[in-house]
Amino acid sequence: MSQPISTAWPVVLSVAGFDPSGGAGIIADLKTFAAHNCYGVAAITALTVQNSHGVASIHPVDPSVLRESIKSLLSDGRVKALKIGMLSNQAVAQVVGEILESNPDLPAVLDPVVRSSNDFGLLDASGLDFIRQKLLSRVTVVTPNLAEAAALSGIPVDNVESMKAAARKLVDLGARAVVVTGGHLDKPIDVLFDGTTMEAFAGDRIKPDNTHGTGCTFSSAVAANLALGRQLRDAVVLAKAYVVEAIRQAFPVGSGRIPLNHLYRMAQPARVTDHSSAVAEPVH
Ligand code: PXL
Repeated sequence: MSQPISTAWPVVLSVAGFDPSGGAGIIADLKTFAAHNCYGVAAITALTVQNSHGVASIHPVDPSVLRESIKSLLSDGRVKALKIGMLSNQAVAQVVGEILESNPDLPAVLDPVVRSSNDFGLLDASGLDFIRQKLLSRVTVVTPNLAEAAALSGIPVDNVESMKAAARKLVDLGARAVVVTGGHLDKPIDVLFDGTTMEAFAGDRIKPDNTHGTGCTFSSAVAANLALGRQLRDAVVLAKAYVVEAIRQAFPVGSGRIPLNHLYRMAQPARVTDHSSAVAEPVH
């Protein structure tokens, strides 16, 4: 008998914040995993209160609950990759550090979320220091945007040359690989540096910059591709292509910023199916 398809889906764990509007955080991550034929599980680092106009407040979880939750999921033994998003404070980041230390072979993608798109702080200063000092060196790849690359590296980052300089600095600080995402540049360019090779991937601006959750989606797509067994460079190139198409096919959900259409690959023309001649299989 053939296996049910779902057992072939690699499990990916998102450790991230909850955005109830669904554009970013854990909801975006789970949709992205599903779009890559990965089964998503999640441990919440913080609740946020927000809608399409932005974040109003954040509420970090109790670090011991987070620890218990992640350990419980990992003890199931099927998680093939980890995506780390909003951490909000040092105590929460420390739990993630412990988990990475005890699972050194698990591919892990760190999206070092610092601020929301409406400029609400999603990480405190000691959390940022902890990421720089303890987490960078423990993940497969870190995926900062321009502002996050600047915050982590201390270098102002606003063009391709400074993106490359920041990527080098983060590798000097211990990162194994860095993707600086340049979605906020006039011409979007991502820079990948793995400590040896520096590459820039250019793309066209397809919509005005009013999308929400791009960083979460990109990092989750990289994690899903790693879970599927792809090499880092392929994972990054495919993740970028996925994000571009999810932006192209985005539609407004509220009256503010527009979430990506994570599930664009599921779009099918509506049709009416006639089941009247279907024959039920006997059940034994
Ligand atoms: O896009 C950064 C981000 C990450 N995670 C959560 C968020 C946001 C932005 O609002 O809410 C939970």
